[in-house]
Amino acid sequence: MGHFEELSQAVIAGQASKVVELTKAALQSGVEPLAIINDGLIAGMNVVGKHFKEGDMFVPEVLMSARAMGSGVELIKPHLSDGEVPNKGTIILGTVKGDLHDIGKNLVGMMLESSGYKVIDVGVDTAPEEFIAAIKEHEAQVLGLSALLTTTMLSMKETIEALKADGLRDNVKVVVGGAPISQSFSDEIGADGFAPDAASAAELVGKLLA
Ligand code: B12
Repeated sequence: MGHFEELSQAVIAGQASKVVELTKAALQSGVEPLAIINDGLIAGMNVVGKHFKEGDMFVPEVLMSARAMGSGVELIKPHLSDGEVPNKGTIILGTVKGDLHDIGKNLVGMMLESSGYKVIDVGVDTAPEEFIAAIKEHEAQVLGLSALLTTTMLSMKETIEALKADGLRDNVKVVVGGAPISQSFSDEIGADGFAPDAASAAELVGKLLA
């Protein structure tokens, strides 16, 4: 088994200590930190998502996998962020109202941070007025919204409407993402962009702020 496959398996099995051990070994042998995240940790979490959907895995196991993935991510974090990178812009990032999923959002935040943006993470279950308060407080240029449920997708639209009502819409670029989100949904609700994963989220923000 290669580095990545073994790491994916450890995430799927929810074995945090094994994930830590394998992540350390991969870093020591010079494997690209981003590749460890994408091809090892996230790849494993994707399989977990599939198993959960098919009823082959249950919530406690999914949470153990998420925790195992997180312990690997924590180790890699210092290898990604370059402290010398100047602040390229401030981003408010959060999961919308009614939605508690934050694994994907956290990955997006980490990628943005390591690409040189200042990320203010407002957490999960965030109401439109909380996003607005954070944008004002931090004078943010970008708002990133995450949703994993078809029922909470609509809260993205409500947040954009609230920005308009507050006169803030033209001051910020709004980017959206999460498993049920698509480019066409993004267009429909009047967002500025959609990205399917953390790496393309950082690319998208770069394009929007250029
Ligand atoms: C883990 C998980 C949970 C965990 C969440 C733990 C946590 N701290 O996040 C727990 C167990 C708590 C949970 C609860 C529930 N869940 Co859940 N969950 C999942 C699961 C298995 C994985 C999600 C995940 O983390 N994926 C891994 C990450 C890396 O991927 P991601 O989130 O898609 O993020 C990537 C991209 O989407 C993108 N991205 C994400 N956010 C953003 C934001 C921006 C701005 C951008 C640009 C990009 C971007 O980049 C990320 C990195 O690549 C999915 C299944 C799935 N296949 O998605 C179900 C799933 C989302 N859950 C589902 C359901 C139904 C629920 C519950 C209602 C279950 C219940 N009956 O209690 C509750 C709802 C709780 C709530 N109010 O939010 C359904 C949703 C169905 C639907 N159509 O709405 C899914 C699809 C499973 C299913 N098929 O049934 N869940």
